[in-house]
Amino acid sequence: MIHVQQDKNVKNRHLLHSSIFNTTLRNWHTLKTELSPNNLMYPVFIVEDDDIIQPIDSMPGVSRYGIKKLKDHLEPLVKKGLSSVLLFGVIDTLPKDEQGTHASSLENPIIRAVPKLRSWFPSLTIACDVCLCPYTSHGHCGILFADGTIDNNASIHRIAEIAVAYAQAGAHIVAPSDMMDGRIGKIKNNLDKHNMGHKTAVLSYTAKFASGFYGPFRDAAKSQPAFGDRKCYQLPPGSTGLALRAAARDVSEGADMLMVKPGLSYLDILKEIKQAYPEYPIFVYQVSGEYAMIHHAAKLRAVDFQTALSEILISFRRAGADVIISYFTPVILDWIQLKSKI
Ligand code: PB1
Repeated sequence: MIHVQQDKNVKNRHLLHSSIFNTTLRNWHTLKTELSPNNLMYPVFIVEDDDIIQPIDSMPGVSRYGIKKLKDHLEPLVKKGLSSVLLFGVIDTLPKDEQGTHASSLENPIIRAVPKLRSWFPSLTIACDVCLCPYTSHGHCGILFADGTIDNNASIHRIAEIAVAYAQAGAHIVAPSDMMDGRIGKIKNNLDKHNMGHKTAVLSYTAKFASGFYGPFRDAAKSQPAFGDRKCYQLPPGSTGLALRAAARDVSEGADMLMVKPGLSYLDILKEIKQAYPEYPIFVYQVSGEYAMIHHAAKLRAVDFQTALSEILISFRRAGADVIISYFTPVILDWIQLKSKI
């Protein structure tokens, strides 16, 4: 039997303890996963009544806000460094119809809120979710044919109208979550047509999957589909190929930033898209079901809240996320401020 003299240098290369025996050494190996407020975007729900706060049962700790109450809620967060929000409108008294008319009406809570938020918080970047589901009587993200299938052409025309309305209200970013084919190009063309293209970014919900993790959000936004599901326009969970094709399509149509959604169960997709498009800011959306799962697991003491959430945030950054969209943003800002280890 031939005894292979182990090369001492090879042995030394496999000694890892010398790299991690103190905090500074460990931190040097994790610089790419660090978090600052600029790595966070805070999703918020805005209702028609300016003077109310409505706690959301399915998302403990998260509320819907009237515009005046949203100012109070955001003020301390902006002081702690909050740099961006993602706005979702929720309507109660305004009627829902087949075209989602109130998605872009002057009574829409988003359209009323944006100019106020711009004046109250000049440093805050404001993104608006663009979709029809909170405003349509059928609860789907697009316009339907009489047979209940998606009329894609009518849908992207309508989505592009809504995007321009939000841009004209003052949104810095429009973020179409509808998943219709070709909506990015339609939005970019419509923004340009209205001389808004140079001052409105498009954050595409590029790789958005037909996930079981959206339930709490649909309660919060009152956006459950009235029939069927969204599997014919959101990606099948098992398809990497479609996610990469969607990213290639949205990049070719002019998206400024790309998003993967949900987060934890799609880290592989996140990594592949960041590797394929390193020149684009890649966002990951920690969705409502992920929020609720972490909240309840911690409440039941199955996990330690800060340890578990920090580990998940690190996984998003390690997989390549430049920005994390998270309902936990307020507490994460506190941790960053207290310089706790994220
Ligand atoms: O937090 C979440 O669950 C986000 C849900 C997401 C919002 N962009 C959508 C998912 C869905 O309800 O299908 C809304 C689609 N426009």
